[in-house]
Formats: sequence, structure tokens, C-alpha cells
Amino acid sequence: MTNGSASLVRFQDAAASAEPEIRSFMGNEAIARGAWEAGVKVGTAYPGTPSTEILESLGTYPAEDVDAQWSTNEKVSLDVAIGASFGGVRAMCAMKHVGLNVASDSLMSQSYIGVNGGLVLIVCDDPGMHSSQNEQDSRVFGQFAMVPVLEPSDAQEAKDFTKLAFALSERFDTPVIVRSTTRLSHCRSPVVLGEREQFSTKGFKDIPSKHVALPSNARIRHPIVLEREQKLKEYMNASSLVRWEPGSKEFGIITLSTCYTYVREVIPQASILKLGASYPLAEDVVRRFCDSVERVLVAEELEPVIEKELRAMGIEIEGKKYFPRVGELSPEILREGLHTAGIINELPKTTDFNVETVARPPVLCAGCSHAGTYMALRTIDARVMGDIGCYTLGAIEPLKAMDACVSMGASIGMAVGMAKANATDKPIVATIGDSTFMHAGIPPLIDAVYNNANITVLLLDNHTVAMTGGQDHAGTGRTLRGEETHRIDFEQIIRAIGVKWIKTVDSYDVGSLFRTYREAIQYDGVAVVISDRPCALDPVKIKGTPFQVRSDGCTACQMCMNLACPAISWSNELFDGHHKVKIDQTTCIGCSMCAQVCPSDCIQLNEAGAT
Ligand SMILES: Cc1ncc(C[n+]2csc(CCOP(=O)(O)OP(=O)(O)O)c2C)c(N)n1
Repeated sequence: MTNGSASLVRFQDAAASAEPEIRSFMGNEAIARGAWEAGVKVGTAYPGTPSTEILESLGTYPAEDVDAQWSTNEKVSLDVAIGASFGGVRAMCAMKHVGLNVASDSLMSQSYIGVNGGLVLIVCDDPGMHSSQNEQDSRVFGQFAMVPVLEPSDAQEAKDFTKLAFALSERFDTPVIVRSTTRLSHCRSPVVLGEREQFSTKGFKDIPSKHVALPSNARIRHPIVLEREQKLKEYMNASSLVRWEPGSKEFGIITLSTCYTYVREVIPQASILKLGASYPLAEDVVRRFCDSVERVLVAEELEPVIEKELRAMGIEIEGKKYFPRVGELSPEILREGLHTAGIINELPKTTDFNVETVARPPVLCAGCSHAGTYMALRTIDARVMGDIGCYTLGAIEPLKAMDACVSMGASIGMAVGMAKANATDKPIVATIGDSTFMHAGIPPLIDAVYNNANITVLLLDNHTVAMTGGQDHAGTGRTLRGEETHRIDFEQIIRAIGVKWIKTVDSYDVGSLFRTYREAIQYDGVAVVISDRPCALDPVKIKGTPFQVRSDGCTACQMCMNLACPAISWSNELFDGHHKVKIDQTTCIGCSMCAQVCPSDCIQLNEAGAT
């Protein structure tokens, strides 16, 4: 995993020169820049690919300009932004698509309530699931919550649309979503920089009938939201967010986001209607566009959001008949779809050799502190309810020590349910990382204690959000800007919840892990083991003296292989017909777990290999 912040450009000095400056920006950096130029005062996020770099980038702007902070989860992130908006300043929160599920409860109400200072949510979808548990289309949430959804196509638009989102938020009294996707968030293109707009705070406005989500207030607000939708449609019809690029009279394509760039590349001769927003739709312009060409296709990524809207308007339209509803769109896929639709006659010749990248299964890093945990866990033959983080890799070969994983923080609740189902004689264990525990693991632990569940919880504390590149959180004692802050003490929280059996072990002490897990599962009630050891990659990659295998002592028992360490592989030498093992000296970080589990004591430190 890479830490996005390492490649981020820092911007403190950016806006001063007379000529407009042009920089190469990742979409996420452009979004941060747009927010900064829009005068954002509070920026929040919980990390999640592909959105993480937005807040990391915002955190490179002066602290006097913007309070950029990690939140414990996406709902908290949105709630903090809402509070700042109520307080009269512009506020933004960023999240990956599934984060919007977590934040949605507040979003649904805030749509009725509206804003004071501009309130913008950046939601980054991950078509193709490069690093996600699903590929849901956040635009559906925008429609559901009745908040505008802007969809930039490149980094310049990512900046411009983010700025515009704040203005629209204030003008129409609504939260606004800017939807990005992995291709936009992580690709670079040129961006013209602008100055930061200066705003003085509007101050808090005391309007309880608007700000308090009571049925009596909400009943009045709902029709206002519908009126707002109508006004936004009128705005969209006249707005430069919609761009009509005339071309062929035979066929037109309605598109938006990065799909627009694929359309331009593959079929520039088409008439193109580029929408800057998927909700609300610029209905009048769309209708006129459709009337102007014989045949219209919609090219959009994931769900047929626009296609369905147009059908509901009674317009004959094609789209998902030719383009897939799953995965990313690409020029190649678009071309194929247009070929099937009979719009493109010939496909380019393919080469004889396969140029597709060979997929490699993900592995834990050498020295990963989760490896010993899963090895030990396998020996107690438990039903393991897992969670989301690097340790989810414990589900696959060779560790294969996780039975289920659903969403962030779900492990403990699932373990409670599994215990209540009485479906197994095996001990029931939940595994959860430190950041995930903070995110959504505390309420289910309270539930477990409250409902007397007989479960063991393994809290895998590697002192970072490793999965998304090593961000800080409330349990690390550092803020987004790297300043020291209070470190939330897991053990204190867990005790305060009422857990009576709790032990902390060093994740590298394999013997201790084995013994402690055995003890924990014997306990009748909620037992918690904190496996404590910083991530081998964070904050700097640890590189200790490597271990090596004394080949004459190796009996090819392959016990060390159970750690799934990428530094350990089979050697060409055989013992009793089986491959002995060897350790790659550059990859090994010297964690010692393999030496601890080696029964023939043939894994030893290689002092000569120390760097
Ligand atoms: C709702 C939601 N938000 C964010 C993410 C992105 N994400 C995946 S795992 C994870 C946290 C991992 O941290 P931790 O639990 O400490 O485990 P580690 O990766 O450090 O082992 C995050 C933020 C997500 N998958 N779902």
C-alpha cells in the first residue's frame, strides 16, 4: 500500500504570482485546491480509497486558512461539517462511496434543513472495486437525498466544480455532493490555480424551525426541498455545467464524468451532451438534444441513473444495453459497445500477445503484525467474524482464518449474532483493527457486554490506518497535520464498557498470542485481547537485521509458511522429498515471528545481512 501524502504537492506558496499558475494535479489535489480557493474553513474526512488524498492535500494548506482533520468515521465527519456550516463558515467532508452509507443518516435530514455556510460532500466512487467491498453508485444517494450531484471529468473541473458546489450550496440552501471516481481522483491533468476567496463568517443563525429535525418542522421543509429541486433544474438548464457539442445528426451521446473523455476519444464525430450534474437533470436541454439527433445513447459509469431518468421523461434512449453496469468504463469498452450498437463499424485490430497485467493476489507485508495473530487464531479452530482492513487478507490462503466480513465495524455485532444463533461448538471470535474499532466497533462491543454474549474480540492495534496508506486516527495520538494530541486509550474504553477479561499482548510474541487466545476463548462472556505492535510500514518502513534459514537444519516442515510472509519462499533444496524454505534478505525486516515458530531452530539472525 502507498501513502498518498508522500506524492502530494504542498501549496502554501501557490497563489501569489501575477500570471495564473498551472500545475499538474491529481483529481483529489484539485478538489482540495478548489475547496481552499472557495474559502473552506473546516475540512473533515475518514480515509478511504480513492478519496484519502483530498484531506491529506487540504492539510498542506495553512492552518490559519482551514481546519483540516481526520474524523472517527464518515458520519462524524459530516456532522462536524454540518456544525461548521451552522456556525456560518464553508465546510467540506470527503469520503469513499461506502462512507456515504455511514454518513447517510445525517445527510437525509440535512437535505431538509439546508445550510448556512456552504456544505459540500466529496464522495469518491470506486467502479471496478480497485480497493472496495462493493461498487455502489453514489449518484443514487444524491437523488434519494435530493441533493445536487456534480460530476467533474478532469482535474480542472474537479477544482472548478468543487468551488461551484459551495456557491450552489449557499444559493439553493442545500448540501451538494461532488462525485469523483478512482480514475479522476488518482489521475493527473493540468489545473489553473486561482486565488482564495475571502469570506467573513456569517455567524450562527438562530432558526430552530429550520435547524431542528422534528416532525413538525420536517413536514414544512419537505415541500421546500421539492421546490428547491425545481429551481435547481431551471438553474441546470441555463448553466454552463451543461455543454452541447454539436456533431453528427445521426447519433448523439449524453455523458458526464470521466466517461466524457472516453467519448471524445472514441467517437468525436458524435453530437455530445456533456452534463456537469447527474441530479437534478437539465431536462429541457436534454429533451432538445434528444430531439436534434436520430438516436441517443447514454454513456455513464455503473448504474443507469441518467438513462432511467430519461426513460421516465418518455425519451427513447439506449445505454446499458451496450455498456456494462459493472466495473469501469474505458475507451475500449465504450468502443465495443458502440460497435455492437452498430454505430462504429470496425474495431481496431488486436495484437497477438496479451498485454493485460497479470493479476497478483494481495499479500500481507513482510513483518506484518497481523500475521502471527492469524496463525495463532487458526490453531484454536474458531468461527471468525472479520472486519475491514489489511487483516482482511487473513481470509485468503494460506492464512484462511476468517469466515465472514461484511462492512466496517460489523465483526463484533456478527460475532454476537453468531453466538446467539448457537449454531456452532467452535469458539466465536471477532477480529477488528484499531481504526475500524474507533470507526464503528465501540457500539457493538457495548451491545456484546449488554447482551451477555460469549465471544472473544481480537483488537489488532497496529497504531495506524494501514489499509489506506497509514493515516492517523484518534488512537494514534497525532492529528492529520502530524501534531501531538490526546491518544485514546483502548484498554480504558474497553474496561469502561464493562469488559472484565482483557489482556494486551505483543503481536510479535507468537507464543504469547497462542496462550492468550486459548485463555480468552475459555472465558465465559466477552473477552478482549489487544494485539499490539505498530505496522511495519508506518510511519517509516522498519528494516531490522534479517533472518536467514540454516539450510542443513531445515526439515521442510514449512511451519514458517503458515505466517504467509512474502519474504519466505521455497528453496530448490529438498528434505525427504519436500522443499526446504529460504528467506529473502532484502524483504525480511527481522520481526522474528518465523524464528519463533521454527521447530528445528534453523532460522537465525543474519548479522552480515544487517543494513
Ligand atoms: C465505510 C468505510 N470507510 C472507509 C473504508 C476504507 N477502509 C478500509 S479498511 C479501513 C481501516 C483500516 O484500518 P484498521 O482497522 O486500523 O486496520 P489496518 O488496515 O491498519 O490493519 C478503511 C479506512 C471502508 N472500507 N469503508
